[in-house]
Amino acid sequence: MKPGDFPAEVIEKLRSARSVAVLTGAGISAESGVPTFREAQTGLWARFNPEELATPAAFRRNPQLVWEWYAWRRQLVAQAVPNAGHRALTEFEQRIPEFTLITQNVDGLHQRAGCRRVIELHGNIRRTKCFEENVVVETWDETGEVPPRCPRCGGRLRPDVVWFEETLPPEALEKAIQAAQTCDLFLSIGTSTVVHPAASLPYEALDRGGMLIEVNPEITPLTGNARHSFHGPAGVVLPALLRAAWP
Ligand code: BJW
Repeated sequence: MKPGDFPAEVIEKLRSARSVAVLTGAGISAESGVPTFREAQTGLWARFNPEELATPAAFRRNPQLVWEWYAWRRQLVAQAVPNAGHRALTEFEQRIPEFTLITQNVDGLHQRAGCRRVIELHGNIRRTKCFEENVVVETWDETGEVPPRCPRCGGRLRPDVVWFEETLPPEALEKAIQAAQTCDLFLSIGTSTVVHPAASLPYEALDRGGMLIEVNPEITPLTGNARHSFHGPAGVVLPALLRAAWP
């Protein structure tokens, strides 16, 4: 993609925006080798059943299976490095007066790319918490039991991510809604926009007159509502957009 491929109003909006909110999903990390969830061949949910792995009931039923699945994914994420899409967003942050990056991802790659204002809606896979007390746990004894036990209460440990049917961290969600409602420009990047409440955020921006731009190789339920949709990989589209706005 070349800088000349972007409409003038997009470039103008980026340069003049006082406030920009960005929602990212698994697609932004795909080029770092982190699998997405819903893509037909390569998505995690093509091979694994979310109801057996990403709900509190699944953990109660088979905590060892869930813990081991997340241990495998934690390893994948530890080996991944931020890609050109993550790095371009960090540069946007440095150029735009109010920039809020809202992510559904649990991989921490935006922070590793140097982005400062990141709101994590679905937690972070590198953190661990107690299933019983819902508090973050930093250290525990490795006794060989899987999952390990909470050193305070003896409850089972679990990843600090948000499973289906669980509420999102209230402060993160409040800040995300506030950013969506007050932005001039909202970018939805690499997300299928099917998981709520994250999927409602672009509509919060639209309802208050924000311009909506989507970056995704595929069509999503949001595409018809976006002022502009750029159908390509984030690692290609975002650096080109950055160069177009700030040559
Ligand atoms: C590229 C690319 C490239 C590829 N460049 N792009 C309102 C209406 C309907 C349902 C609900 C509702 N409110 C709540 C619900 C229920 C539920 C829900 O939304 N279900 C729907 C699926 C129907 N929501 C919840 O349960 C949430 N909790 C909640 O609302 O609490 C209140 C409540 C409590 C009790 C009862 C009812 C309400 C919690 C949701 C938690 C989601 N958790 C997961 C797992 C996190 C932990 C983990 O990592 O294992 O979060 S599920 C999974 O989906 C993960 C993701 O963050 C999330 C979103 O997926 P994402 O990021 O969009 O990925 P994909 O794979 O779907 O899409 C990737 C996209 O990238 C594709 O479009 C590609 O084309 C694109 N792409 N390469 C750019 N190079």
